[in-house]
Amino acid sequence: MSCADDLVAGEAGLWARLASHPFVVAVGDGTLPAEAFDRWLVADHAFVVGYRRFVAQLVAAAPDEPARDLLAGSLAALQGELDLFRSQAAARRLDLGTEPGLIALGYTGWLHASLLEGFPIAVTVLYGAERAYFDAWRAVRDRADRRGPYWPFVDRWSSEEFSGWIDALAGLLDRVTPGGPTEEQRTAFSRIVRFELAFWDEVWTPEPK
Ligand code: MP5
Repeated sequence: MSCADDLVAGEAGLWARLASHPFVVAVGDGTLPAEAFDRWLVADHAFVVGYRRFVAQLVAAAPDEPARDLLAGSLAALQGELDLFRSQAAARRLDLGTEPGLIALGYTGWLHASLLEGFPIAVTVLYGAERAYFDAWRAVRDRADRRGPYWPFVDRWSSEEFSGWIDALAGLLDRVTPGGPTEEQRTAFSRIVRFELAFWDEVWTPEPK
């Protein structure tokens, strides 16, 4: 089993909750209230701003040129993603300077702290965050409304192109962890899935009936 699949299997119970989180399900069937989507847009924009800086530091820390090629290649895609967040926020008249929430801030801060634990841990964190999004949005792709307002986001994280990036990252993870995941990597992975679920909990406040 690859290191990546081993890490996911070790968190199987929580991992399954990503795709069935009410926020993800409601985006998929188009019933998510606009206010909840707006809260997520502000929080995730703040996350991606921090994430790009995290990836830039991972490029610098990478052990060799193929790893740097792969990681640096993702920075262009992140620019496209930030442009999408900003154009959608402008269309929805959202202030992206609004407080993103403590989970969003804590998650982003922890990404940066993981760099101090060395490249294998930081790349595990990167992989976990990307795989979480891929697995969640892929689960709703087939039933999502392609003309609805949430489609550009669902499409971005469930596309074949994104799937290729996930596989390439898994290959890098295997390469830097030939003996399989360490306990420290398992701990980092467990934090990822708990941060991801808490992130959606924070923006998902069911509307009063
Ligand atoms: C991602 C994200 C995916 N946008 N937000 C959270 C909370 N976790 C993971 O990362 P990316 O860089 O948008 O593909």
